[in-house]
Amino acid sequence: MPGNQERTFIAIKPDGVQRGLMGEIIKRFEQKGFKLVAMKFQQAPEELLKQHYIDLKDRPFYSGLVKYMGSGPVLAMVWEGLNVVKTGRVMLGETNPADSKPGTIRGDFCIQVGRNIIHGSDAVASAEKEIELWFKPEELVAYKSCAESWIYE
Ligand code: IDP
Ligand code: MG
Repeated sequence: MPGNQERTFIAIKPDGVQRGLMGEIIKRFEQKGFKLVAMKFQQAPEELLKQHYIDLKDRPFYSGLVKYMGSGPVLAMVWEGLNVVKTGRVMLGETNPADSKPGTIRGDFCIQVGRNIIHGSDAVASAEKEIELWFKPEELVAYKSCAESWIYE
């Protein structure tokens, strides 16, 4: 079903990587039933990070944000599934961890907005843009999940 093929861009930020939270975060998306389509561990170039957050370029925290995102490697991922953009955001919690409920990734694992460990696309259109920015088309892996008919009716 085409709706089940919605995709979102999720990135574990340098603090999430350094704090050893990659496995925990991947586990949550995997156990939810979403399907991993691409994954890349990299020290992101500054130009990529500036472009990724270009909509925030006039905000006072923009340069600090770009510096934070470049302060170590990030784990960039594409996850697929029904309503994965919106549900992914719910799984992340609010932008400010202080407003994030326990049970969400930011609610469980971080304290400050400037160290909120994870990025997730906020809309289907921005997900498409972000996936194109971070991945080459051939890096998106096509395969059938054996669990599909146990996750979707
Ligand atoms: P989002 O990551 O929940 O989509 P955005 O408003 O798109 O939130 O902001 C992007 C990122 O910028 C946040 O995840 C956070 O890392 C950082 N950020 C947002 N607001 C602030 C702030 O007031 N101070 C410092 N960093 C901020
Ligand atoms: Mg955002």
